[in-house]
Amino acid sequence: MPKTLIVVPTYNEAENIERLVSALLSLPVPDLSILIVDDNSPDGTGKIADSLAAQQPERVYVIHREGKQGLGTAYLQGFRWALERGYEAIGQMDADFSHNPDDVPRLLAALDRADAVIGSRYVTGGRLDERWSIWRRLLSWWANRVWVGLILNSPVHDNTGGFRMWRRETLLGMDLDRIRSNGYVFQVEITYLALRLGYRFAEVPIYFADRKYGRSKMGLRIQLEAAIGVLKVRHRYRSLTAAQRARHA
Ligand SMILES: Nc1nc2c(ncn2[C@@H]2O[C@H](COP(=O)(O)OP(=O)(O)OP(=O)(O)O)[C@@H](O)[C@H]2O)c(=O)[nH]1
Ligand SMILES: [Mg+2]
Repeated sequence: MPKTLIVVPTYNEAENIERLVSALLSLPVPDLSILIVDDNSPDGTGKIADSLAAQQPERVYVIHREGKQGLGTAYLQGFRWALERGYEAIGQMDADFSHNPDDVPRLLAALDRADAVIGSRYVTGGRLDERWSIWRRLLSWWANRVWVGLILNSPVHDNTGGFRMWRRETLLGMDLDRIRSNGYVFQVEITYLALRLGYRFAEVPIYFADRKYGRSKMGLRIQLEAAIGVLKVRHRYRSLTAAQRARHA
């Protein structure tokens, strides 16, 4: 089994983080650790994370950042932390149980046959929470299947999903310093960068649940920014090829 780290960014996940950590630690995956990247959550998530890390000093780690700095930089910081410490499989997932911890072993298994794995809502067997409004469904479908499909010509079905597993070599070869976007486009950008560099994705169907606790902050402004962000991503990477992979030992 590869040495595995799951990066979990948190902002106000006090109601979720303890249950998530215990669910991940009780999985039948022998060498799995967790890195929580907390942005000084006002609800005290960082304190809870610290106490979890104190209880499991070999398996739970925390990075505290000064304030809300966005999901993208949280992932990048977590990925770098993992690479510096020799992790071989590096995962990412949300803290709010939209991503089911029980799916982690399936994602990890798929990493045997791909450079990266996406827990996908838009392949056969993948599903969205029934409670999602028709509006939000339409938006997500349009973003993934129409907009990103059209602009980036991406063969990946779920380009915005945040439940993923990366091989160490893939993250090293991408040169993470290239990545610029920080919000929802971050997932699209890192996917497109990997695709242009010739890395192969496997998509594993998942059921995506709505967050159980806490409030959603999805709005039209965020959507518009994301739509424009996709155009920038295309402009930045469209002429990259596998020859431009970063060299590493
Ligand atoms: N460190 C950090 N984590 C963040 C930030 N924004 C969101 N997160 C975390 O990133 C994960 C995904 O964010 P969510 O707020 O669930 O985003 P979403 O699923 O699109 O929207 P919801 O409908 O609200 O669930 C969660 O674990 C959040 O706590 C941030 O700025 N910094
Ligand atoms: Mg969520």
